[in-house]
Amino acid sequence: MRVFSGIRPTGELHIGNYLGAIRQWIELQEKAECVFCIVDLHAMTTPYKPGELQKNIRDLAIVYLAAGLDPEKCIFFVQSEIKEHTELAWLLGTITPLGELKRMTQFKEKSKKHLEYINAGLLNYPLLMAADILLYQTDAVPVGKDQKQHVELTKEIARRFNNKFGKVFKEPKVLLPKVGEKIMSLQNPKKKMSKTDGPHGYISLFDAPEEIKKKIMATVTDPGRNIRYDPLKKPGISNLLMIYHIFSGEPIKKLENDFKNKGYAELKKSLAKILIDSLGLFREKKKELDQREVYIKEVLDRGTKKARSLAALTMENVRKKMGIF
Ligand code: ATP
Ligand code: LTN
Repeated sequence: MRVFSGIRPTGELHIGNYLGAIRQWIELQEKAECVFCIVDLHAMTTPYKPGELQKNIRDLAIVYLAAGLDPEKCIFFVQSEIKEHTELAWLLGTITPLGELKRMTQFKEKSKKHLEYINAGLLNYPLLMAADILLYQTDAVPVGKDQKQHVELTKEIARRFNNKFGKVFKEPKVLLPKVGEKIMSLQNPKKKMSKTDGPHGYISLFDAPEEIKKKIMATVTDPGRNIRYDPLKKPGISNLLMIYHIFSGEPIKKLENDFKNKGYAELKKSLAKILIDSLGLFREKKKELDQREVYIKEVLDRGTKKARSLAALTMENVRKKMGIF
């Protein structure tokens, strides 16, 4: 089985990215052929600083390694290093109706959020994502729930291409985690936790213990004092219980029981402690990796070589089928 996924180098990674995506990747690297990409071209579709992009790429490579991805077991590379991604994205655009791109939730949300920066790249974002996935003959794409729609569109594009020009692509399926597919913002539990919404809404994988404590204690919760898992009526507390459950391994029912006659502050204090302990290892590994610039470059270079030969094979086939050889 071939697995492909990617993350945009747009800043600090948070526990939502970890629980929704990376945690699945760590399990999958043991049993599948995994390709994990740093999707820098996607990062350019929302406002960014050119001078910071290379640092964000390097930091994301460090996250991949610190989180436990093993370059001996999977391929890591940077999207813009392999020209086939943009070439295939263009070609897929020629068979994709405009309406399908316009109806994507992410396009609608990001255009609302960045009114000054509604660029064609943001609309075409799913074509580049489809190219990423289809170039590697991917079977499964492990992502958080917000990306499900894009993977389903990719499948539709693959099917359309295969019907029109002859079979080239595998039709990929989406892999969502059993729990944690959508972790909510600490400041607004009705919105997903997001990198680009300001640091108070998320816990970064590398936050220092005092920051974790401060952010968890300041979490927006719900009226009342009952600690009960009910995402509709109590979205704030339910989000904290879910995070607590995944990091501690304790069933939610047991947590509800343990905190029955205690207030929100008790739950928050205890959760902060669990997070500080669980994320300690990330912080330590990051410190070590920060000193290993040459090693990180080597890992990415090795990954690029392997990925490039896979991408070239698919691309040759696509060009032939589309009549541009
Ligand atoms: P941005 O705020 O810049 O849009 P993001 O925080 O949504 O970024 P992405 O780079 O878009 O992060 O996502 C990387 C991966 O993490 C994707 O697989 C995505 O589905 C997953 N993910 C992102 N946010 C969450 C979340 N709150 N809960 C679960 N999974 C998430
Ligand atoms: N759109 C994704 C990042 C991404 C991706 C991919 C994920 C780009 N290309 C290919 C899986 C497969 C996001 O998380 N925002």
